[in-house]
Amino acid sequence: MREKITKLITEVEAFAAETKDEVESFRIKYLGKKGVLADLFAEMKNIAPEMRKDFGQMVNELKVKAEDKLNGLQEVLQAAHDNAKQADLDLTLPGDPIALGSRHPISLVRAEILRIFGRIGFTVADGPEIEDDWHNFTALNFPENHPARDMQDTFFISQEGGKDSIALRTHTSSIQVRVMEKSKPPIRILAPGRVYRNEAISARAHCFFHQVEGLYIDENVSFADLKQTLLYFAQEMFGSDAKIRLRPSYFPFTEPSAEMDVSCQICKGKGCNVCKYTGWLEIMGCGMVDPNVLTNCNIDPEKYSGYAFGMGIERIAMLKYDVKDLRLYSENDVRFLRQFSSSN
Ligand code: 2NM
Repeated sequence: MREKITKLITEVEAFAAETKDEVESFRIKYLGKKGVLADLFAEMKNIAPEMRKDFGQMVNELKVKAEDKLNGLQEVLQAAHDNAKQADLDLTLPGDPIALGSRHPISLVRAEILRIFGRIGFTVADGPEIEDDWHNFTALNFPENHPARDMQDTFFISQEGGKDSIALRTHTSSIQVRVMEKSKPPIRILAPGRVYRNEAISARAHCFFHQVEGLYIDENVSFADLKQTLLYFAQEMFGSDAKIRLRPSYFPFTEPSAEMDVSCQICKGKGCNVCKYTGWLEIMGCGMVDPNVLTNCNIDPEKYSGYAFGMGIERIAMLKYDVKDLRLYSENDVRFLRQFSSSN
């Protein structure tokens, strides 16, 4: 019996196979239900008790050897199979096309605004979306009881409406306060960014939107500089025949303040649905920076003056691309997003 098992072990160790079938026959012969090992284990009960331990150890050795051999052979076969597959690879086939996305209309319009003002020397500034009361309201000359300081209009994070309150910024003017505080004129910056207002979501309003604000401070900056800069912007953005008009308005941080309209590019001023038969579209607010704001930011209002303006990117994109519902900008429906160029 001993000799028989030793012979089987040698046989297993020496076994070699080329094909899947040979490996399978090996498995059946040694490890199968009616195989050599099954027979040997069945034999166990016929072995004299004093020999049984010895016998068991030898059979076990055979079993481990047979299993190792089988695993090794299967690995070699699998590797050969993988190699064959690699060899089948046709390197001359054209690659899978990469599906290109398109840029979001808000990004396209923001990039265009930054490009237009970039050409006349404006650089881009950034700041936090979570702001303190000073940078979002107080430094900007908002009176203590201004409605924007109310919970109804602003998302407060702590101490709603108080002096130490922290809120989601309601405009990117807070960026400009930060720049004015830490730099000396001349200052010529754009502040693009997302802003938040506590409003019910509808086709015409959202609880967040995107702004670009501009600020220019130097000696002798006048309202005429503001007007000419905005005319340049309107003609770059909407076409060289675009006209602008300024209407008096009010903001806490500018004096005087104005709203700017651009002539409707759809009806060329004749009157249509989009401009509600007025021939004009309101696109931004602007004005001369209030001396109180300059003082708050450690800039001498006797020496320096400046203009500022602010616009909603969603609104400009609505006019440019005829988008009728603000919610489309944040729903990420590919049928909407696909319509905008990817080459820009
Ligand atoms: C607007 C309209 C008018 C504005 C003012 C300032 C600052 F920081 F200089 F005071 N930044 N932005 C401003 C002025 C913004 O948005 C409708």
